[in-house]
Amino acid sequence: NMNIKNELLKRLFEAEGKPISGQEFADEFGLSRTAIWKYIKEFEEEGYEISSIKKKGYVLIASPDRVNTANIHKYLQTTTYGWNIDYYESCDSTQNLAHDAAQADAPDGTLVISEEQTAGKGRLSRPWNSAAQKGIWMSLIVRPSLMPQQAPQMTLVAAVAIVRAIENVAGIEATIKWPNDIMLNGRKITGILTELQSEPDRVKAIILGIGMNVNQDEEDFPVELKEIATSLKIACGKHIDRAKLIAEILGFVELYTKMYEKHGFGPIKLLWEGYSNIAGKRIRAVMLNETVEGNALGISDEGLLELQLDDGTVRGIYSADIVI
Ligand code: BT5
Repeated sequence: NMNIKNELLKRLFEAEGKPISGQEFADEFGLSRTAIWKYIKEFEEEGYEISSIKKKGYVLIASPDRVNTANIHKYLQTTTYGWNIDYYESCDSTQNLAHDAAQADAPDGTLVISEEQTAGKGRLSRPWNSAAQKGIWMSLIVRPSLMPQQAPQMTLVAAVAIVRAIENVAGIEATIKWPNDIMLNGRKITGILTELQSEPDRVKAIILGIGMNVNQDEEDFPVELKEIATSLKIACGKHIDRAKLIAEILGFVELYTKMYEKHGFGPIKLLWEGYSNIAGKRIRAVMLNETVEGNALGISDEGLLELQLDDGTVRGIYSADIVI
């Protein structure tokens, strides 16, 4: 039973080095001591280090570098987001799984997360490199009371949340490149993919896909990404606890989503402008059917990029790839 196994792991974590009595746990959940012992063996196979102390119980010595439910819940401080987790060692794309889960009525704040993706995707189905245990590959299902046309701004909500989380956990300030990239030292560390399940006048679910490079070294990136991607570890020189970072991201995404629902885009826009690197720059916006060039003025109250073209007119852009 997954829930009892998770509960046992959670108790081991919460005991912070003190022993948990196998007998007491067995009694509480109506199990045999052998059943408990089997769970402990499974944890050890998953990479946990547990020692068994005579007459006292089990002590958690070390946990593996995994973004499983227990490791995330150890740090989570949200009201709703991230308390329901679908965790995978490997999957094609958490985005696909999250769409299915949302269709099947997964609750607000459900997180689908995987150690590895074999077919991670970006916008326009571009491939997203998702190496095993090196990054954060996750899709959060949120069900805010928003109109469908307010959904694209959730990309900017998430971007602000991610920058703040990175700041808290890694102590470095990243910048946001409109619309969906987070950059460090001119290279991409995070991409956001916002997708919508909607009725004509109401958002049913927003699937917030977040891909973040965390513990890669230079040699972990394939050639085509070497010049354009970086990781938190490369930027700050130390291994980062992914579970802690995830809990921090979820906390800020929850905070700012509530803010957006209650007060509209105004306060998010202010925060966003503080972290963006685009205003005042000359840029090229590459869209599906055309490319335009001009000076970036900033973003509108709806989250569109405002570009002043050379003839002086101002163009609002919904989505594009930006070349600075
Ligand atoms: C994005 O697309 O940046 C959105 C990426 C979203 C990925 C998450 S992971 C969890 C969830 N499940 C999924 O399947 N997807 C989401 P876009 O702006 O289109 O950028 C894609 C481009 O980024 C690619 O064409 C590459 O050039 C580059 N790229 C691919 N993998 C990368 C990586 N790991 N780090 C940096 N850049 C990468």
